[in-house]
Amino acid sequence: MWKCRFFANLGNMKSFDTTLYFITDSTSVPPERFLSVVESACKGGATLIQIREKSRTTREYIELASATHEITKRYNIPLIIDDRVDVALAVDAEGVHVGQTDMPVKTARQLMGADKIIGATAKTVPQALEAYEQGADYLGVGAIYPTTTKVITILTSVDTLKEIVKAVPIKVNAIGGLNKNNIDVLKGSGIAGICAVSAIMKSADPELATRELKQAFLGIRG
Ligand code: TZP
Ligand code: MG
Repeated sequence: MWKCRFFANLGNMKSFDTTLYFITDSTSVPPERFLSVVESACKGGATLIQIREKSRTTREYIELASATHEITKRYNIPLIIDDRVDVALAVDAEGVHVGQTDMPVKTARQLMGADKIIGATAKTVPQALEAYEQGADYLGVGAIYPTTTKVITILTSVDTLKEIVKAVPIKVNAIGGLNKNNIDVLKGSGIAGICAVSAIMKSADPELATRELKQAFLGIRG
């Protein structure tokens, strides 16, 4: 059968919006504040939410993801689980995000099924092409700026980000140290959206922070 790699995954295209992709970090707030920050981000206009937990037990991850999902469902915002397909399946989340050392996209797709959203981290064009060909629906690319959220991260240049956008027909989001005052460098890059952790998570007013960050990005995306 005729097959072109640039269109191999288009049959699975689904509708979701990565414009303002809020990624949580429960370590940066007191436990009693976590869910209220999630709800504030929903109110402020987050279009996609990821729960990202690096040192929870599986039981704790499922409990927190389930409580988070109760909120995101009320606002009709898809919830993505970082790293863990089992947790995503356990809470019937809308998707999973896998990095370069996590389960391969192909395996995640087999386990999650065609209808779930699968995101992947890519720092180079070859990584982006591989993730796309294996069935990723979107890519997170970065870190654009140094970040205090992720312990080990390599910076990705805006030029590489632009090359990745050109190389794959799926949504590409920039990530890493982004805030409303430093995203001008992304102008004209062709990205679908931005991901942010601390700009929202550590804000005293996460609803306003979400709204302002989204506005700033819409201003440069045009
Ligand atoms: N991947 C690359 S940078 C990053 C991840 C998960 C963390 C981004 O966090 P912040 O606080 O928005 O810099
Ligand atoms: Mg990961």
